[in-house]
Amino acid sequence: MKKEFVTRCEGNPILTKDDIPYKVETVHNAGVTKFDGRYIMLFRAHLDTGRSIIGAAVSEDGFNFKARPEPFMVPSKEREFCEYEEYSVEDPRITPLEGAYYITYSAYSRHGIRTGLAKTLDFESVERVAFITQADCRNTVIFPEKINGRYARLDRPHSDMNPWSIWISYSPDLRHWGDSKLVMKPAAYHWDAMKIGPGAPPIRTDKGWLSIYHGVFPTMDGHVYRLGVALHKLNDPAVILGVADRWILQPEDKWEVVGYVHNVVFTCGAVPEEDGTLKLYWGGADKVMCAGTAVIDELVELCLTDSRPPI
Ligand code: BMA
Repeated sequence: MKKEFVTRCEGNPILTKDDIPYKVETVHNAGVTKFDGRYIMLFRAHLDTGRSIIGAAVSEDGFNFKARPEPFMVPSKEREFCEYEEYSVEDPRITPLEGAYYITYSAYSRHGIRTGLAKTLDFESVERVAFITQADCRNTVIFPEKINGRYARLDRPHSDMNPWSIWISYSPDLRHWGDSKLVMKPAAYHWDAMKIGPGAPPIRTDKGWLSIYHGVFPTMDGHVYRLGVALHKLNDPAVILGVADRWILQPEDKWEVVGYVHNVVFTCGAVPEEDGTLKLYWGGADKVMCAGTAVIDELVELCLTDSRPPI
């Protein structure tokens, strides 16, 4: 068994609050994609009110990012949207789809947490599309292509009856979603025993959709957030072909162990490259952004050869 599946970038943390030209307290949980030959990062940042906004940064190489001068998204003032995101916009994920970039984000308000969908063509302007879940549901990731004529997404509703698990839904138009089904649950007395949620938008491989998700384990010293991998069937992603039994990344560097929330690695984005590697991005302890690389085939093999039941 390989020792490490993710190679951390030597420059970690790659982006911190000191790199941001406006006042923020954290830089974490960023979605990343390639646009126009460069890498665009949309990161979550806490303000000193404790609420969060979304900032943007750009990179030529995927590791050295420069923040843009202004935030990218703040809670909307528009009548249709303001009521449901008045507290915060958090944890953006970016899916390139049909020539546009769709951003799913957690919208926080007095009514709970739901998923907002926004769209951009150029990362200069952004428009809200709709809220695509009720409360309480977040960690929504959209697949980067239609599957059997429909859009598909993974998400994580909250429940008192069931440990928080990963569900799938489908849509004809990205606004209206249904045919929802639970696809993966936490495993008892396992590193992700308490709750799981989708992380990066799924990545297409020859053997299936690679999903990098987060899992949480409760300890006497607080919760530990780690990352794992699952493989979904290409033409029917409700079917999980394998879930790796072990994590691929856990808090180890000091900025992952100690921060705004201790012991957290949390991903919202990974970028597949033509050479078969991927760049993985994660927030360290809800305070800084980190990056690393992994070999896609190795993650796929891990799902298939060292698997546990998904439910
Ligand atoms: C989750 C979300 C994430 C955060 C994580 C660890 O519930 O709020 O944004 O990174 O907790 O604090």
